[in-house]
Amino acid sequence: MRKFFTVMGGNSSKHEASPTPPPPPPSPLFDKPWRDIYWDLNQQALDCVRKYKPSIEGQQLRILLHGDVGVGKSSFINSVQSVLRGRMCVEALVDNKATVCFTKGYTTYTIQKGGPGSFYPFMFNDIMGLSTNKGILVDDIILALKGHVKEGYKFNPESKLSEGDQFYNKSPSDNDKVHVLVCVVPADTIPLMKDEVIKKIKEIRINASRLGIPQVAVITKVDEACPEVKKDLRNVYRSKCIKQRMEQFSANVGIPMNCIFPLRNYHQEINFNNNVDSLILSVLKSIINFGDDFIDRNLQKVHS
Ligand SMILES: Nc1nc2c(ncn2[C@@H]2O[C@H](COP(=O)(O)OP(=O)(O)O)[C@@H](O)[C@H]2O)c(=O)[nH]1
Ligand SMILES: [Mg+2]
Repeated sequence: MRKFFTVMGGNSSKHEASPTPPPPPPSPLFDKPWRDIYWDLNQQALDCVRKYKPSIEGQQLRILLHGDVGVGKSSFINSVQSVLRGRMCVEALVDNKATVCFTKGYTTYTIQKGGPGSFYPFMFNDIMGLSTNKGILVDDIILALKGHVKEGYKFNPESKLSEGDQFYNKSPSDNDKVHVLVCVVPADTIPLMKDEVIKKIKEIRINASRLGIPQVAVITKVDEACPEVKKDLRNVYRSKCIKQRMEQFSANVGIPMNCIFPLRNYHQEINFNNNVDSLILSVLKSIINFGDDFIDRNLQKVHS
């Protein structure tokens, strides 16, 4: 009897339709990268940046980075310096997440080229503009864009720099003005961006556009947003998550996708990595090209 039941049970289970296995989860990566980047041509990119000279003698490209505290602005300046100088640089102090840096004044970071006294014809400033309550006023950012903010000015989130202030530059030269505006945001926090911050970025963008200033967004910390990218940075343009974050940011603030660049900064390592270099050089080359076009456009206006 017992045997009979056992056999019956065995037979019936054989005839049951075997459940179809669940489909495998979709891959977090596209089969092919959606943007081409020259991972193995860093030397050419470096040569291109080293050779860059604006068409006007003595002209400098001023690149203004803005973003909330802790997004990676200082780390980006240090990363660019490190790649160009061939050794790790920490000139722009990297804050830990808890500090809000208002004590440091408006600072220009130049990059030494070759021997002492020789510099690349581009430089960086960074300002903490995006925090909703403590951030620098949009009006002050506009003053910086127009070149009215002097070196060392300590921004006051309560009141705008006034014309009578000793740090107000009444007659800015071309080199004091900003030529490229770079918005820095970390990939991991894009879905959490507050409406007020998005509104502030848009306001800054509209004002920069009125002045004709080209704008770029740098999406930092791609390693924190996608494990596949953390594993291998070459997955950055295959990662569905990174593309989605870039598209979301583009839709939120209106910066087109071709002006948005994902990046991983040098921030804890002591050795260089080719792939990290490639992304840094890729965004730097685009920033320089956009800024150079802007200078040339202005030059044409003067001559027409
Ligand atoms: N994982 C990761 N961490 C980063 C990256 N860039 C910056 N950080 C870290 O983010 C923190 C803030 O960076 P910092 O450059 O001081 O930001 P800032 O306030 O915008 O100047 C530091 O602890 C950095 O080490 C990145 O690309 N990936
Ligand atoms: Mg900083």
